[in-house]
Amino acid sequence: KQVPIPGPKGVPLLGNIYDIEPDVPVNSFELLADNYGPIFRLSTFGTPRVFISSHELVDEVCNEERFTKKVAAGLHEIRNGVHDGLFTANYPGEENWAIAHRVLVPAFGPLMIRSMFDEMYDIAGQLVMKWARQGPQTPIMVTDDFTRLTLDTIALCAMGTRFNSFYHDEMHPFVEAMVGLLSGSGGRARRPALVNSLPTSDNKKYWSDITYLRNLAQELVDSRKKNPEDKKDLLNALILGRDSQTGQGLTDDSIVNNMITFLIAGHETTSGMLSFLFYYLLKNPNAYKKAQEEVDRVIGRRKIVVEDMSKLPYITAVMRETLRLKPTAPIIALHAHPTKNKEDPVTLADGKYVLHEDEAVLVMLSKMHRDPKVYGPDADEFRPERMLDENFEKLPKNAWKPFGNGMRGCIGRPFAWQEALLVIAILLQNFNFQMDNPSYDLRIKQTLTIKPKEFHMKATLREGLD
Ligand code: MNH
Repeated sequence: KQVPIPGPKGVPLLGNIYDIEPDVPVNSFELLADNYGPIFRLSTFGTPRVFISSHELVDEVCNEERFTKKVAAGLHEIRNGVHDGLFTANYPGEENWAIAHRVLVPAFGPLMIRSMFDEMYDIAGQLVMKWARQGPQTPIMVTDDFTRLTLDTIALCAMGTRFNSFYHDEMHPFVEAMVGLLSGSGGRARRPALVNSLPTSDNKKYWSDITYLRNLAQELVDSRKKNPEDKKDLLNALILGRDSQTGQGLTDDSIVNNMITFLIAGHETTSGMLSFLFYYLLKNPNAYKKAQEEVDRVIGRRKIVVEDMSKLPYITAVMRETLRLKPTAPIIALHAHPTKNKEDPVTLADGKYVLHEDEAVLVMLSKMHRDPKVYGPDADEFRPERMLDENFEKLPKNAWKPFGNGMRGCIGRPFAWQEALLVIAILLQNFNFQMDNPSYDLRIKQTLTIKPKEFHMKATLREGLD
């Protein structure tokens, strides 16, 4: 009953590199899934990888007794900047992951997130002011402004510092250096190791960006340690948090790793989600109307408060539906658990598919989220109603995974959720939106995450607001 894993043939040595569109690899993977089905294999430079996209197969690899996160390719290169921080740690093996996880889980608990509401509101207010002052004729670079928002929010909450991105055309130097680390890591993953060790100007810039990031992060830690503030923010959690098992705090190296990690993991994903969400609302006037009516009914014209966040079920469903169709971290990588999984060889679907030794299994979330067996014949359509609590709770397990899996799932989810809810509510409360170009069709820009490419809209202040 064993069946070979299908896939395109490829060329000697290079393998399948010509089957992968370099700008937007995830588009190629989706097309390949259409052609080869819910499991296929690609090899590049001698490294095979298996891609899966049916709910059934994904459900199988979500079993943490058998499979666990694999840190490879671009993610592995990011370790040059943030070592064994939460996102890039190999666990089991790197004990710092478990310590930092135990120290930081409470920092992302509901009470702590609530206490960050005012700082989130501060930055959201800056976005409202900017769009109000630009006026209704100015096209809004949606993803750029949402990136300013998410960066400034996470920087204020995790580093206690203001990037003031809404007051500059250029991004803060920290952001430039972070983009250098991220795009440099992506590039390095596609080149042979030898090229990466040459003293080229690219490589020098990569390492100087890393030095800059780490020095600035360390300065902010030192300054908070010298001038303690009685605040419930992520910076204090990093500095003051103690491991419930060992009583130890985080080392300075671990504090810096995780501070930069929060900035990396915590801005593009949320900004991409907000961008896709407004795209879908503008393409679906009925959903737009329901979302805005919910804000008007529940909040009206008064100031939004943290208690409102749990009273917006339709907008919550819109967020879930956006992340279903466009999970902004579109792929997660797993491999057989190095100590728990004793199968040899490791197989999927009851022995049907045989994996190579330590082969990466890439879960294509965007495709799995459209499995017609779970989501029905209209799986490709944007229909927030299917994500209202009563329906959402009935989904089979592991059918909606935009925040990843299990222990290695997103620690920042409640942070992102509150931030996004607030921003959507405050924007719908204050503006009416239109597409800048009504015939715009969605195109994707892919880095570590996906975002809409060249999506612009216009914002008109609503009547009767001061
Ligand atoms: Mn987040 C891990 C998606 C917002 C910090 N995040 C993950 C993973 C996904 C993910 C998927 C698992 C990655 C993997 O398996 O390799 N994260 C999101 C999405 C949003 C998001 C879709 C917003 C929407 N994440 C945030 C925010 C923060 C954050 C905001 C920080 C404030 N995420 C993390 C960290 C991890 C992570 C840290 C790694 C957790 C771990 O492995 O222990």
